[in-house]
Amino acid sequence: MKLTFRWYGSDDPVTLENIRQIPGMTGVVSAIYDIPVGEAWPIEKIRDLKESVEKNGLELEVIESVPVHEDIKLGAGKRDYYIENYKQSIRNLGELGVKVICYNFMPVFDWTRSHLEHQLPDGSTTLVYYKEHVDLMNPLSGELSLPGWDSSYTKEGINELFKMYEKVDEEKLWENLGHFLNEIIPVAEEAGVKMAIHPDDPPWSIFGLPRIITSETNVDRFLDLYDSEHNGITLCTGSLGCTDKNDVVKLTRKYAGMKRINFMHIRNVKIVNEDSFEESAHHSEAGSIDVVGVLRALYEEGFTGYVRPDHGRMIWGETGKPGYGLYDRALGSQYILGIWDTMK
Ligand code: DNO
Repeated sequence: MKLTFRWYGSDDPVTLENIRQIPGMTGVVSAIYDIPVGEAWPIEKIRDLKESVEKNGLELEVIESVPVHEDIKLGAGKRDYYIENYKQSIRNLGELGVKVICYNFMPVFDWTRSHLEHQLPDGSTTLVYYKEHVDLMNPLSGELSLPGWDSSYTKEGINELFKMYEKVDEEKLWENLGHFLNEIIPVAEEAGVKMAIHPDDPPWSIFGLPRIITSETNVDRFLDLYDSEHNGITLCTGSLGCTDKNDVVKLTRKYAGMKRINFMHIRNVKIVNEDSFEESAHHSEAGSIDVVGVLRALYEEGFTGYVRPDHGRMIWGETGKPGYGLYDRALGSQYILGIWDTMK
């Protein structure tokens, strides 16, 4: 495996200098954040990003994310234009040595939580999803702001989008995803880039919008849409594993064996009940996920791809981007590395 760390660019309070001092870290996972969703990523900007990362002794082989424009998910408007741009971004990234692109196909919202600073008994804070609170949120008010949400939406814009999604049910979303894959995977193959769809987080419908990358049955269906190692997944233990309907160790073994895991996100969550959960420290005993079992499955299946410690808690008084502080993710990375090394 190659151990990597997410870095949000020069505005990230966690610096490249911090990251390179974490033992075993080979590179960062990053993106270009100032390009409007849907526009092609220019080669010069990618080169600048790559150079700044490499100057600090790290690699830039994984991009998270190249966002998919809503028109593509809706199968409407300027879909063809945005798909052509997406292809160009893949080509440009491939040309500069990027090996994996992570993306998602969640309508309107990316990952969703009810609270970002829930205090745990040890004084640390963490991200939680309590269904009863999410049920009270009104995404159409234009006032909600959570990480992973595109803050550029206006109230009118979001209302308009919700209207358009009234015509898109799960089957329609599958159809639009299939079309997208048929267009982009041949380009990714040619560019030497492996695509890695991120599961929906949480893996169930929110605010009445369809979500489809949620379960073993649906991941199987996704992989069947285009049979190529370039059409793979980001296996995010915390996203799939926040419901005990998904057996994350089993899924890791299965999809690693099929060579369809192109990227691993390793995080632990404590399932509170059927549709609520709290994110926890990375080690197995802290939450509901058998992180050791996940790593064992990867090792035994000969996984050589990219892994990153996913969200951490905020500890030792650190403040910063929710889920993406330095300390707890760094601790998590050492847990992962330690387990891995004992298996060699
Ligand atoms: C959350 C992340 C997601 C992920 C996207 C991929 O912390 O795992 O926001 O980056 O869903 O497109």
